[in-house]
Amino acid sequence: MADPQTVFSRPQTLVDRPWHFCPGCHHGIAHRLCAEVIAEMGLQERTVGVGSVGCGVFSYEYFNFDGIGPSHGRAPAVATGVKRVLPDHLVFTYQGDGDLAAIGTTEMVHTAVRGELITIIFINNTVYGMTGGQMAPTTLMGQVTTTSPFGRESQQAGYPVQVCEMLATQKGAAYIARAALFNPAQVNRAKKCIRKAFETQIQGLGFSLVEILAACPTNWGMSPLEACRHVETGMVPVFPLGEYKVPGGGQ
Ligand SMILES: Cc1ncc(C[n+]2csc(CCOP(=O)(O)OP(=O)(O)O)c2C)c(N)n1
Repeated sequence: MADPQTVFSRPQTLVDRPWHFCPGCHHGIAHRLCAEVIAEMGLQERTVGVGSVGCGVFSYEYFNFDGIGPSHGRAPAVATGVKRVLPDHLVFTYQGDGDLAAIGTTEMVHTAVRGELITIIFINNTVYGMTGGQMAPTTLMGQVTTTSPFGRESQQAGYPVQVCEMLATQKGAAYIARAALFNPAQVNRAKKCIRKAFETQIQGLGFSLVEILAACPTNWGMSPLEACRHVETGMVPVFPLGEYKVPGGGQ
């Protein structure tokens, strides 16, 4: 019988080591959710994680399954190759907004258009976190960053890119959802979305992506709690949560 005191344990898919992430950063929660789902689906020996350049770059230090590190933005192209060679494997990328929606826009869009059987876990924290908080394509209007010291304004920098809305219009995309991690209920919801995305891939139904709205207290100049509130009140109105496309759901 299970120890009644045990309310939580580390999944085998995570290495037993402390995160390098800043206090209040949501990357650690997102890593954990991916690892938990892979463990629960029994896919530890049949998974390849494709990392990215950014604060998620050390994912191979934490995930206890195979991984590969591509150059900046190219994760979906690398994942395409891996999946085509290992079609029985779960192959997913883990990418920030600078990586996915700036330098890697081409790879992201065409991977979805081709309906590649991979999953993208997209961490949207509205800044280039690792390099010091520069403006990203998802930076909110008016948001002050190190490269938009007076706040993002549309004439010079356009508008926040809405990845889920864009990719959900593509035939090759089967499951597209946006989740967040600002409270425990949202964390549970995000985990369900990751599970559905991975199941979509394993069932061969098409391309899948889960966008996760994530806090970056360090670069936002906020406490971890303030940053959670900002995700809920500042980001969610611009990036509404929900399932944008589900298998068999049309488009
Ligand atoms: C080809 C190339 N260009 C630029 C960089 C510098 N660089 C490293 S991380 C990064 C931004 C990452 O931001 P994001 O993808 O949003 O991830 P985060 O760090 O916020 O999680 C950049 C521009 C690089 N490593 N390689």
